[in-house]
Amino acid sequence: PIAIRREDYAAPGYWIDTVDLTFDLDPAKTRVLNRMRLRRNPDAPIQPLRLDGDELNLARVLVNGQGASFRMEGDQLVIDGLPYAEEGDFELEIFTTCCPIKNTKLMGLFVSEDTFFTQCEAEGFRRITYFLDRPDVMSTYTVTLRAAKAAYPVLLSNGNLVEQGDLPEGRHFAKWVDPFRKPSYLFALVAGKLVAREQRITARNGKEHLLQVYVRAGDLDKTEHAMNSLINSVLWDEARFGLPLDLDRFMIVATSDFNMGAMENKGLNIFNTKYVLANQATATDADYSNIESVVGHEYFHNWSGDRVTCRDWFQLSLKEGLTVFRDQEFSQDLCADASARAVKRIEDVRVLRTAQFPEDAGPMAHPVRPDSYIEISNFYTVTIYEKGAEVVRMMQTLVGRKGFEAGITLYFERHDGHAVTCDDFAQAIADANPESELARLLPQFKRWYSQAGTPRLAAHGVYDAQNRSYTLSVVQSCPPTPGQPTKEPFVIPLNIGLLDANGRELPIQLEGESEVTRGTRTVVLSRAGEQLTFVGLDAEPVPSILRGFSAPVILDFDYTDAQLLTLLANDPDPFNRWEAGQRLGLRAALQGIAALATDTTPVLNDAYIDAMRSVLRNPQLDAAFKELVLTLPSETYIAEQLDVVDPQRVHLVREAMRAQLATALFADWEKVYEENHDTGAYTPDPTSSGRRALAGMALNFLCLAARASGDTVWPGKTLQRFKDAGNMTDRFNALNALVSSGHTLAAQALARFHAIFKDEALVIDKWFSLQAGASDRGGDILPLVKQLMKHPDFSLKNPNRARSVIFSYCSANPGAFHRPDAAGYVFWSDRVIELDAINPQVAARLARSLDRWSKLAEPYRSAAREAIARVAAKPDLSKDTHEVVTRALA
Ligand code: HT7
Ligand code: ZN
Repeated sequence: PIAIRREDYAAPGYWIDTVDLTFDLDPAKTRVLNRMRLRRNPDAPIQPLRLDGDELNLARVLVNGQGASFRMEGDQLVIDGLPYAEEGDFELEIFTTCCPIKNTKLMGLFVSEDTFFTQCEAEGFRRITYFLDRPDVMSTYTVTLRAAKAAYPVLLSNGNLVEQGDLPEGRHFAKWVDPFRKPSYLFALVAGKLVAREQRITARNGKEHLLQVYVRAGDLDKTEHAMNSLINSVLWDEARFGLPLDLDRFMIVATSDFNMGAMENKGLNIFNTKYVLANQATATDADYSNIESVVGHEYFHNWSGDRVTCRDWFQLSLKEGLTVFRDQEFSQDLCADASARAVKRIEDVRVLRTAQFPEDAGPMAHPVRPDSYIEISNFYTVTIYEKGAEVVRMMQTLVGRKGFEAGITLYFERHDGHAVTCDDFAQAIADANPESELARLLPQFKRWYSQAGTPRLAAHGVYDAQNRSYTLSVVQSCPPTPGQPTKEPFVIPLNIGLLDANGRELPIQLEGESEVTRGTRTVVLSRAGEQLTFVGLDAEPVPSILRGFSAPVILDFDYTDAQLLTLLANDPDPFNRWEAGQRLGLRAALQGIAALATDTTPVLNDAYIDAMRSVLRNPQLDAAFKELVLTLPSETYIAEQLDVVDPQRVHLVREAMRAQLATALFADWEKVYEENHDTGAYTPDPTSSGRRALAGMALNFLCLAARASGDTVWPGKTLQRFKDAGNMTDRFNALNALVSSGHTLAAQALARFHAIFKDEALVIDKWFSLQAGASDRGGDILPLVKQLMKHPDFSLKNPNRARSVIFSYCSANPGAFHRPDAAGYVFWSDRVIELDAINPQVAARLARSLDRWSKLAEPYRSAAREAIARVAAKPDLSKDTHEVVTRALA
């Protein structure tokens, strides 16, 4: 396979103005008639027309109604001798067939539970018809769908329904016209037996819209939350950014077979059921919150992605980073108070640090705007999405919230209806704020788009009693990444506050300034090393650096334990308050890991336990925040801090820390549970979900403590709680407490859970995932995973189910996966190979589980490498998996 390079971008040789598609839908043989009007691009060199195709059967090619001479070059259909630009446009008609029922890749046209769906991003449209399948070719689409009426009563495509009616032999048709020009990746169709929840809304400008959420007949009672999330999204985008809904009809359709979370096809979003369906009996608070974000995310793409799209796939973060930023802001703005907003921010940062930081340090590291790829599907990554969102957030920090909104307005004014680049976006934000630091430093700021790797800030503070000043020296660096041995300094907005030894916020005055400010100050770093001198200080302050996680960097500051305890107890910035607790936990874990070779003394000291007790007892703090503070850094995050990782040691030490928290705070956990477990009538709002999360955590620790003491009371209570729970969050938390403490009651609870929810696919996913992700005791998880794969409910073809078992084990359960006997890796390589033949995108994701193999201690390292090499040696590997494993071995 060959790499595609960003620098090779060239505008297309032809434009496709209109596309008229007629589908005769049949699972075994769907006929696609594609009539296009094309013209040469006068600005491009004269060239033959090369149309992309993949797994299509070609029956006919006509140019202006006449048979045309064409040839195949690989997968491309090449046509010469087409009219020159001066001769005007011409018609091209292509007739093909494809086989949706055999489409296990779930790209292009496929069948899921007797319903037709499409997935065209990034390069799936070429699996439907021959086309210039690239995002800078934008066309107006007319689509006619024809199918058997009884089997496929609902026929949907983008835009407006303009005609429908019956056809002979029990068939019917629907004709859709999308008034907006769009790239092929935003095309969609759906045909099947579906029902819809409908809601008419009137926007601020008085326009009426019909919103619809389509699902299978039995699932209508699980669509209320998705619909409410959609309504909130429409209102929010208009209120915050002045971006209205531009369609009469906006549809969401759910499918249980989907490679990703959802897809923003113009006016016809297609969703994984996981991000649509929820009622209190089947969905957890986390599910409710994810649905809100994903519904928002796809809706916000209607502007950031659909109205203004990407010139080429290297610019993917233009739409994805911006849209993640927008969905994060949406979820924060829906929060009732600052504490709930901080909780959301902490959760987002946790994802970034546990998933994106490792990616940025591993073999798949790439800039937010990559320079090359073999398979674009591999670049739907946490770097493009989450780091991309942080880049947008830094722009907002540099120009202010109002300035950012002005920048967004300018961006859409300038580029509406066009396919543009990340440069165009940054330029618009800067141009709308000509006096800002962003405008001043724009070329340097854009290094965030071009340089991969996580920058590191080494900060060091010195107090000068004589001058009553405190100097913070900050040196930035960024490690080499594949293809980028050296890095230039980044522009880093650093939010800083200073506290006194009692934890009170100090006024801030930088040397040379006349002004004194209170609270957080944003300092903009742009050089490799800088010194910030704060004056007017009577004693050495405790610096609170990187408040709110103002930049996606690693901050090294040699805090004393006492300073961290001060920040944990007092920092007015909730993010850094949480961060102080994480630093203390991490410090203990690293010490524990280093000490494990010689002794096994308790890992957590009394000061840490006391601090955690104070957090739990603090009436000023919300339950959700307490739950985050009491959650120890994950095994993955701990491992990232080590040069050489023994995953078993990491697991053992973290488990020891958890056991210590369980027993040392036993009485507090009992109280916390009693005070928080009754949240009344179920609503998924942040306050009550925070209380459920904390009560769930308490139950978990109480069962863990019971394991050590032999107590049977709390496991018994937990089983009862599991049986009586009025919502899935409480029920699942109780089940999890029994499973993760390894209690004997877990087996009957699991059996009962399966029996109750056997017909709820998303709940059965949870059932699989909980078991495959459970804490390993003596190597028991791998045999269990193998057994789960033999369960009648298991299927490798369904991505949600495959993820619930295989990914939960290989990617989310390091203590069970990294076995000294290498059996976890052998299992992994077998599954990657097996999945690759079915669904390369899912296989390539799984292949990423061993990205960090080179950091592993022996014997893990050699065994992991061998497993990767085994996959790489497999002939006929997909481009997707090939790219991941060859980069891992490079
Ligand atoms: N823009 C969507 C990307 C997507 C996708 C990409 C590759 C293969 C399957 C896919 N399904 C959806 C998702 C989003 O960011 O909104
Ligand atoms: Zn997206």
